[in-house]
Amino acid sequence: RVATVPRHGLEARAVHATSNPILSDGTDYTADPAPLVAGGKLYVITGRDTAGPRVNDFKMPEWQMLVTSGDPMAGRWTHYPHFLKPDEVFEWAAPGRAYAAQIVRGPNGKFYLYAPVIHAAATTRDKFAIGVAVADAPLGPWVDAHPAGPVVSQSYPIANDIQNIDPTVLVDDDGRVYLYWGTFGHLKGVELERDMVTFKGTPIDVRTLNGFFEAAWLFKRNGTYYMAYAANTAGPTSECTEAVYYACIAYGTSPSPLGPWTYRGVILDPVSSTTSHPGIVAYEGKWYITYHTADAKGGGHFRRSVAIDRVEWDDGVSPARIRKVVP
Ligand code: FUB
Repeated sequence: RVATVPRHGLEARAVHATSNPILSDGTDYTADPAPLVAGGKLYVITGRDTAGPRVNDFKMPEWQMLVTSGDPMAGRWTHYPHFLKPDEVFEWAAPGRAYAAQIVRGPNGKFYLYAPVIHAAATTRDKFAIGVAVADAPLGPWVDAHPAGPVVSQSYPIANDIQNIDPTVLVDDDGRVYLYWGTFGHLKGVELERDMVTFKGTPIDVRTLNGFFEAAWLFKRNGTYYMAYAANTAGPTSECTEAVYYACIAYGTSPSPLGPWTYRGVILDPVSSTTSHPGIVAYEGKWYITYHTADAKGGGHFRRSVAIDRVEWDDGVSPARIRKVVP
């Protein structure tokens, strides 16, 4: 860290990372990165892991933000350590459990945050719900886009007590909007109205992405839809079968945003944390993957830190394949 400067009303620090993870000194642990390109900058929203060294649980009270411009691999980031807390933006949310969130730009030019948080009034086993907040800029200020309550909640149960998490959203070139979410092997997808919150139809279940566990990341390249995800035993072959406890990152493709999805392989072998969580984005003509590991000083399965690497493509086949990432 080289400086502390208040900007946009948020505490900000300049960071120069010389290798992965981006924040490596063990002061702030970052997890579940979701990249966004806006205004010539690369934004990466992350959670904050605060579990003690012997705590086997996610203790995640708030989201953080990392921002860079120019070459992301040059390692010069602005870090906003206290970006947002669940109960700051959603009146119905309980504090804590700021799980994997994503910000996208809506068809109206505003920014929308999809955030899995605890619904304070939930009476079901799964207390997670996905709220949507809106802002004029990626750094906020954020307000609840649907004050009546979460957009995904216990009314969309999947299987057990942690399900309504890990949202991923794509605003397509034609302005249509698609939301996927889920964990523990269950992935649901639905189109949203252009208001970014209302379901258009009934959610579908995706069952063809081999080894799907959680952490879906939906994006589009040259007319093909891609879904990257954390997989436990991905692949019809022996790929990633060692990853029973440690997830790898696999992906599938589809000719349309709601499938059918075809499994395409593993792109990132298991990392040093049991969980793995991808975010893939094009920025200034190059593709990048963000993910987390336990590689920071004092890191662990519940003290994770965000890393970034280049993504390369094999355009010699159709649809184009993602080459295996070498961290
Ligand atoms: O950070 C909490 C959970 O761990 C996320 O929801 C999963 O994707 C995994 O990264």
